[in-house]
Amino acid sequence: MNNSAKLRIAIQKSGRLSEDSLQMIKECGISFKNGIGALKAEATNFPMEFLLLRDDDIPGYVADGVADIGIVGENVLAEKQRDVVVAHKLGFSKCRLSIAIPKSEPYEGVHQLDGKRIATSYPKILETFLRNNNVQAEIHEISGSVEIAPGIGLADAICDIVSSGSTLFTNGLKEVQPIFQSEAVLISRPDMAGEQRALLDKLLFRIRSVQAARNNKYILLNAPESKIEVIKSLIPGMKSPSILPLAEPGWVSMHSVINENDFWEVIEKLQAEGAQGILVVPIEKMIL
Ligand code: PRT
Ligand code: ZN
Repeated sequence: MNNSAKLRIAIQKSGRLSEDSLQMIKECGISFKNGIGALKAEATNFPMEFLLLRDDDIPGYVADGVADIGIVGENVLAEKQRDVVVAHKLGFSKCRLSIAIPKSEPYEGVHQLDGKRIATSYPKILETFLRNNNVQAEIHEISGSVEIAPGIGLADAICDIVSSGSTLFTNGLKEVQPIFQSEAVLISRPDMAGEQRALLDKLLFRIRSVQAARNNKYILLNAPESKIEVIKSLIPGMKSPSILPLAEPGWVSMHSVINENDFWEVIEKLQAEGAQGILVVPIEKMIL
């Protein structure tokens, strides 16, 4: 491979995406030199350069080719409408963009927003939603502290990012209409090819292995031989479970992988089938 091929990745310098983005990179086995305080950093063991930016600038930098790939929230991606593609969903920084109105007011549906003033930092996403629902409302674009707009008489409703809902609550608002679901995504230029595409594929392979490991656990248990078939069906694993004889006659040790989502349900069924000494261990990486 040509030594000059390199991936430039744009990540948020400091904010809600930064820590999880860096953690993902780290779990992909990529480390960087001069800490991440600078605007640029070089990976030591992967042909990658980091550009540390405001999240709003990331789609533009990738579209313009200053960076090859980037990590950004789908909300920012949809709002910026730049020519980039989603290479992979990353599963962190989940949130939603919602319309909220003062707590004391009833909400009877989107048409209540007709003729109203809605403050937001996401005018394009909001405009699309209103158009799709045939609502004529006035959009007031403001860049921050959107949640105070109704209280100071600037707007009748707001459209902002919601996660736990506590910011709305403390500002006397209630969420009435989710309009967009978001999570962090890895974006890339649409035209990546050749060695750079190969590097991106290498990175994506590592990201998938990290995600699979996070979603699965390694399980070990002891079971009577008579229960092998039924337990096999409960923990089928990647191919099939490993089965090893125990020193005690009539018993085996079974090893497999289970999904985090089914975890408690499967454990209960295993116990009901007579499994004993169940151990559940985190997986470092999982190669699919
Ligand atoms: O400085 P820079 O421009 O880079 O950062 P930023 O201040 O614009 O963004 P930042 O770091 O706040 O968020 C980055 C991304 O994280 C967003 O674009 C979303 O994709 C995602 N994200 C996830 C969130 C939230 N959760 C979130 N709760 N972004 C913002 N919030 C804010 C929201 O604006 C509101 O003020 O948190 C408040 C609501 O939170 P709850 O929990 O009270 O509902
Ligand atoms: Zn921002």
